[in-house]
Amino acid sequence: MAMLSFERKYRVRGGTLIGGDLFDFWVGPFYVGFFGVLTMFFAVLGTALIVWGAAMGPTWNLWQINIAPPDLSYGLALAPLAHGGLWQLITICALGAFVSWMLREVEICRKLGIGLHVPIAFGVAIFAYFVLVVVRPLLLGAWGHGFPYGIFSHLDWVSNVGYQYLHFHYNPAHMLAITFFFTTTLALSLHGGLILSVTNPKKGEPVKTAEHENTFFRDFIGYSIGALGIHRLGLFLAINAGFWSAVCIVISGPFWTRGWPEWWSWWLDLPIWR
Ligand code: UQ2
Repeated sequence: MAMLSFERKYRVRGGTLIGGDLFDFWVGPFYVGFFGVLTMFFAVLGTALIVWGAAMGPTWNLWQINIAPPDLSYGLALAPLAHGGLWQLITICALGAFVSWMLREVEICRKLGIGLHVPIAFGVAIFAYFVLVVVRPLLLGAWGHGFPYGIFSHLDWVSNVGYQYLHFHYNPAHMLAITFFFTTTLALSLHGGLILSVTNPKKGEPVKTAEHENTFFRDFIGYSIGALGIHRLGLFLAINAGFWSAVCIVISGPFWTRGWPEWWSWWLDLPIWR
């Protein structure tokens, strides 16, 4: 079925989670839905608040604009707008926009009758952000433990928090997260390379398919994971990258306050060394 006639056939009402038919329409190629409207609301409001915060600040230099969370002394209270209150509102807008965007994906999946893998995967990314700016600050007792919204300022935050634990690379969950990020890029480069290689044969030869894909990897490493398998593996690797990122930051402070190198003394203290 040609793409345009497919879309005509499947772009019908139904599958919405909320609002019935009210927002069940398209604008050009884009499905709107209740959550499309909600995403726009939070995104526009959040962006306006960022611009407001930038206007109050000392610079319009894009790299140096910074919207800081409240001082630690405010604890878990609401702060005045110019002293972290904007950061709190922007965080609410960000989470509102991310979750609305995910639920819009869910509505589109329901319309099409496909699985919910895409919104679930996006949900893990939202979860990692939520842990960083909500769960960890709550556990530590102050919104000031959230990270600042700014290009260089958030890099400085990552560096400072890392050194607070002496050497963040000794954090075992951080090791897992990095390994999953790297393995995700390895898997995608293998997959992207393999697909492009079979669709771009020598001049005059026909495009190749699954047999060639499988045989390349059986010749190469004695194993092919399969056309469906590589996508399962990719989703697994990517989801784990986000999940262990959330774990590695939430255990730093709430569950381990000393330097991460010291955590490994359990290994040095094993009785087998004596
Ligand atoms: C594969 C396969 C694909 C692929 C890729 C492989 C035909 C089109 C990339 C090879 C992948 C393997 C062997 C897994 C590698 C493991 C890790 C952890 C990176 O077999 O089937 O489908 O794209």
